[in-house]
This record gives sequence, structure tokens and C-alpha cells, in this order.
Amino acid sequence: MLLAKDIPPAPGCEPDTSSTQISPDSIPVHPMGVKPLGNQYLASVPAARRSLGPLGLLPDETILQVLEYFDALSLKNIGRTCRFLYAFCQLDELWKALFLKTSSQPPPAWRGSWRSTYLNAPGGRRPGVDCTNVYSDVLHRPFACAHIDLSKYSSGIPDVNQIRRFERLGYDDFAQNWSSVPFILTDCIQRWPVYGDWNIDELNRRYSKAEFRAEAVDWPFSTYHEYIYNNDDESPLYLFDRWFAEKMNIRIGHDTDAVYWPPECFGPDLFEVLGEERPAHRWLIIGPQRSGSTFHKDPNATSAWNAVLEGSKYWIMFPPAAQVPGVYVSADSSEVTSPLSIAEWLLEFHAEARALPGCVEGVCKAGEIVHVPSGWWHLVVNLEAGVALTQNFVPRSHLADVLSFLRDKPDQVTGFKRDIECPYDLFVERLGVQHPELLDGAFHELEQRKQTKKRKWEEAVGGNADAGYDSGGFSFGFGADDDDKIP
Ligand SMILES: O=C(O)CCC(=O)C(=O)O
Ligand SMILES: [Fe+2]
Repeated sequence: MLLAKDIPPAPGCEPDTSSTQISPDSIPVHPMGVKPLGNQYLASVPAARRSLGPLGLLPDETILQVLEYFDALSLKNIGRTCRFLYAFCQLDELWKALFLKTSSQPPPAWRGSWRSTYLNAPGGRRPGVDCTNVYSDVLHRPFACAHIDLSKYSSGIPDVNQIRRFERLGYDDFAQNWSSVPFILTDCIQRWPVYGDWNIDELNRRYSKAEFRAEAVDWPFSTYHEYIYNNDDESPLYLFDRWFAEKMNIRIGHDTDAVYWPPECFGPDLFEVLGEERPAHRWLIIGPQRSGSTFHKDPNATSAWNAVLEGSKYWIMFPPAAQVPGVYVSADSSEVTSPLSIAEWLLEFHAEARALPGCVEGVCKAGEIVHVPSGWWHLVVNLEAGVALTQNFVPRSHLADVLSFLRDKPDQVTGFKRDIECPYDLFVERLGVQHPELLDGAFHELEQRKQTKKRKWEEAVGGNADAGYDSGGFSFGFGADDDDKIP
């Protein structure tokens, strides 16, 4: 039952929660005074939850799930009934979901929060209700995650984990020694016309009206520009646009008017044989501080490079066969569940992950480029707002990996146009015409891998080769140097 006494007090009774006030763990005090659940046991005043009566027995997660069914008016109304529900109904994730569900159009303006933007109300006002006796992890945790100190995670990298850094690298050296190793090139993109030219403010001057894709929305750059510098989202909306070249009317490649070109050290990109039929392979990436990519492997066993034009990114990576803490892979490796936000993963798993063999970390600054080898797990977070360009490619040294991925994991192949029935057949056909010697070499490599696995299996089962070896989909893990991408 909701009690009348818990109706919010008149404005003017707000707690003093100016954002300069910092708690001992460097997280500012919640703007409404909400505290973690554990604090309830030390509190001298009764918890606001009492006013829910028997409903207060429901876990906070369930209360939030129920509120997800409410429309804007219902949220506003139920939020007026008591302090506890007032705090819940202010939760910006609820308003973000409402916005994404109901508006296909960009908002007239970004107003600093999803709630203000959805209601087209002035932003920047502090909620006028004292919620200092609301104790809830469901409410406090996203706020704490939106204010974690990222430098705590990106600094103090153990020497053994440091990602290799090179000023320059030649193709032969890459192909022979480094195509399966993450590294940062520090002196490679300085001659690109976009370097020093593309930054968030300049892009806003030139392309303010152009619409770019940021997750589920297409917003004019001017709106996204406002969002970048004025949001408190735990997982900020990330601009990841594959059609940027068309939208910006720019050329990429080796023409004289190209604004950037792929670094030469990575050599020829064998997916180029697919021409117009190749899957999406380049993206403009722009995001606020704290935005980024949760743990994943890049599609179709491709490798990638990622060049920072503005800002800096913290990368943490693991080899293909690693079991990354907090990342769960289904038995057939087709589903990857990484349910935690970047901030939650850092809080819960970073220390454990950093101590594991194979962990590689580094900060890629503006002017630098990261190499992500085929099959490597990576999580990336922007330490500052910034702009990056990324491309996926197939180097010669990973042709066999890409062929076996397309052939053996057809249900996981992504990015090809729908009318291409069998990407593997198409790729083999085109390679056969344009690079028959590379195709033969890759098939030979795959045959050798198969023989090696068979031999290891025979050794493991004491010579009984028929006891379980399945040449079509071998799934027994032999440790870090195993060829399978996912254990
Ligand atoms: O810049 C980022 O957020 C990382 C993007 C990514 O995963 C990649 O380039 O492969
Ligand atoms: Fe990636």
C-alpha cells in the first residue's frame, strides 16, 4: 500500500547533492541521494521502501521489469505516489527504452537525459525530491557505473601484458612474425589527410545535418554532438556508421584525392576479390567518454585495424582459444553472451582477467593504430570522446582461418547480402580465378591442420582413431595453440 506521507515534499527540500561532492571511492553522490542497498543496514531513518507495503517484498529487479511496461504518463503518475517509486520512475534507462520504442524520428534536440529528451522538457534540472532514504542497487549501480574512474583500469598495465608498439612495420615482417599478434603502430597514419582534420567539433561544423547511425538511431550529427558532451549514460550510444564515405562524399583508398588509405604493412586484403559482394568492412566510429565495445571477436575470422584520430582508447585482448572471465560462449560457439556493460565488466572481472596468461592491454592514442588479429577477443573503451576509423580485412596469413570459418560455421557468417547463398563457395570461386596459388596454399594448410589434430587425438585416446574423432567438426580443446577459434 502506498502511504500519503511519502508523497514528495515541496521543492526546496532537496538534499545538497552538488556533483562536486565526491564519496571516498570517487563516485559522486547520486543526484537524488539514492544509496546502495547495503547502506540500508547502517541507516538511522526508515527506508523509503516501507511505503510500498507488501509490494516492497518484490525484488527491485522485478519492480523495474514491471515499470518497463508503463507508458510515459503512467510512469509520471506512479512516480508521484511515493519517494521510492519516484526514484525508480526517474531511471533514465526506462526513458531511453520508451524513446527507442516510440520515436522513429530524431529528437528536436538532445536535452541532457533520455527523460528530458523524450518529454522535450528543459534539461539540467535537479530532481526536486529527497531520496536519501531510498536504498537500491538497481538504481545506484548504473549511476556508479556511469562515473567509474576509467584511468584505474587503463593504467598500471603489467609489463608482460603490454601490447607491442612499433613505429613502423614492413609487410614481410608483418606476414612472417606479427599477423597473429596484437600491436600498435605509432607512426603510420600521420600522412592521412583526415589526421588532424577530423575531430568531433570539425565534423559537426561540416556535417551537422548529415544523419549517422548510432546503434538503433539515425541522428543528425549536430544532435549526436550535443549528446556526446552532455550525457550520463552507463553505456553511451556509440556512433558506428558503415555508410560514412557515401554520406560524407569522400574517397578512400589509393586515389590522389583519397582521405585515408589502409596501412601498407597489412598487405593485400583478400576479401577484395569479392568486390561489391564483400561484407561490410569499414566504419567511422565516434563516441563519448565511456562508450566502447564489449567483448567480441570480429566477424568471419577477419583481422582488423583501428586508427584513432581524436581521443584515446583502452584495449584489452585475449587469444582465440582463451576463456575470458565474464564472457560466456555456447557449446557450439554460435552464441556469445557478454551481458555486462563495459563498466560492470571492468568492476567485476578486470583484476582477474589482467592476471591471466595471454592477456594483452594497451592505450591507443590519437595518431596510432591497433592491429586486431583474426579470432582475438577484445573489449575497447574510449577514455575520452573521440573519432576512429576501422577496417576489417583478410591477410594472406589468415586466409585458411577465414576459409575454414566460412565453410565450417555457416550459421555464424555475417555481413553478406542475403541473396548470396553460400559465401564460402563465392569466395573460393573468386580466389580460384584471381589467386589460385593462394587458394591451393590455404587448402594445403587446412589439410595439414586436420592431420595434426587427428594425430593429437590418436595420441590422446591411445591409438583408437575411431573413438570419437570427427573430421567435420573437431571440438576437443588442446589448449592455447589449438586451431579452433573458440574453445
Ligand atoms: O573502437 C572500438 O570501439 C572498437 C571497435 C572494434 O571492435 C574493432 O575495430 O574491431
Ligand atoms: Fe572488433
